[in-house]
Amino acid sequence: MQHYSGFGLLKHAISHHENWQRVWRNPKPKDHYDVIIVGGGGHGLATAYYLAKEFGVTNVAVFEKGYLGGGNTARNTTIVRSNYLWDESAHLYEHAMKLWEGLSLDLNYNVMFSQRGVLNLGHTLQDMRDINRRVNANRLNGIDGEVLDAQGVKEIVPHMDCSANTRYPVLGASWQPRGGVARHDAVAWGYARGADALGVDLFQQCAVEGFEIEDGTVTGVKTKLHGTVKAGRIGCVTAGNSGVVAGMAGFQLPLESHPLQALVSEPIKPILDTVVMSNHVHGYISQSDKGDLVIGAGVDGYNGYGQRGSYNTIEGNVEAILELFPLFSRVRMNRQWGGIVDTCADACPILSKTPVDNLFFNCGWGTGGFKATPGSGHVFAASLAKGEMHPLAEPFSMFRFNTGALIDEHGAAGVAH
Ligand code: FAD
Ligand code: PYC
Repeated sequence: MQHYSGFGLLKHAISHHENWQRVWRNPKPKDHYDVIIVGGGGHGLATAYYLAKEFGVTNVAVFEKGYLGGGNTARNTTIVRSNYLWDESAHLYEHAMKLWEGLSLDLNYNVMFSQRGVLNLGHTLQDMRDINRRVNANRLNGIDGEVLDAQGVKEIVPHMDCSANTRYPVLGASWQPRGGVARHDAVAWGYARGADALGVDLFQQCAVEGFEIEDGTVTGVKTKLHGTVKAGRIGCVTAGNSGVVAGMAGFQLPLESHPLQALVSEPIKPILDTVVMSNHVHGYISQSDKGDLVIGAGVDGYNGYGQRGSYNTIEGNVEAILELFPLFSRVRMNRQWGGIVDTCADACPILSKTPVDNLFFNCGWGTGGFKATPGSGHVFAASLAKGEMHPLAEPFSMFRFNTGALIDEHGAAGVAH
């Protein structure tokens, strides 16, 4: 990675500022793009970046209804891992992991990817059987993983209560050392800056409100600010709003939208240097470089589009975390928020062609799409460039719900759906 100091830092800051000025001026779009991306979150921006960088498609526009990276990308708790059970998802998330490992260098932007390891705790014998099965499957796929007993967990997280006296005693865990966290905003900014530098047009505060469709083929988007803009192919990457956007094109997607909440504490001194997740008690925790404890739970049990969620979810979440870490009981909460995640019945994403020709969707990442950002963007860009789904994306067709070829990842989702 390039390091800046003194005058170099000033020059870098100025060119960074100029890039952002270009992005913020929101000029008029061209009449026609080869590819339009709807949704300027991490996945949409990564798609635009890889289209330009890897596949030579630079006549690309991104339309974002709010500000770039202000959706779930800005709201997630940044956990990155690739320890999924089935081959299809393991390959996709491991593809992302490999891109994470070179991302700061590739973007020349520090996304603060920190491979501090991820623990997925087991509290019952069935949890431990599932963990054994998943870790074995991961290793067969060349993905790092170990099964730890309670003592092994205690050695990694000495402050966690691993005694036999708790309501849900820790029996062990899966441990993925290459997992960790990254800086969510930096990922969006890095991809946006990279795409912009390669000639991609980025439009903020410009919602797509409909599609122009002729004889079953999409030919353009109808935008809030700029009217109709034509495109050869269109990729929708709109996370929790994907059902609404598909409705604009006249079909339904097999997904539900749910609030998903998280919270951070006041910053405290470094005490937790890894990521701890427990699907069983419905809670996970890490500590940001700033010192905040970053805590989250499963989705709220109802469908909705309110980016806040209900109080009882957070209350139960904090109870669960305090059972694991009684010593955090006097730490104060600083902020709580919610995002809208779109979940499929098999807890896997949709990367797919649709009933409308040249209209593609990338959505359904539910509670776990941040970790996939580079891989999702890369395979979606390949699919949009060629007009055919990339082999890693093929199993995630929306039509798997017609054929029954589901890929059940509820266990590995790590966060209750
Ligand atoms: P987004 O970042 O939401 O981007 C979609 C964009 O589309 C938005 O900016 C939106 O404004 C825009 N849009 C919608 N409709 C339109 C329209 N009509 N026109 C134009 N633009 C439109 N994942 C993990 O892997 N690890 C985690 O630790 C993790 N924690 C999470 C914690 C919380 C509280 C939440 C809410 C999610 C978490 N996730 C996590 C999931 C992760 O955040 C998402 O899967 C991921 O960010 C999705 O990225 P995206 O780019 O597809 O979506
Ligand atoms: O998928 O690892 C995950 C995750 C952690 C928190 C939310 N999702």
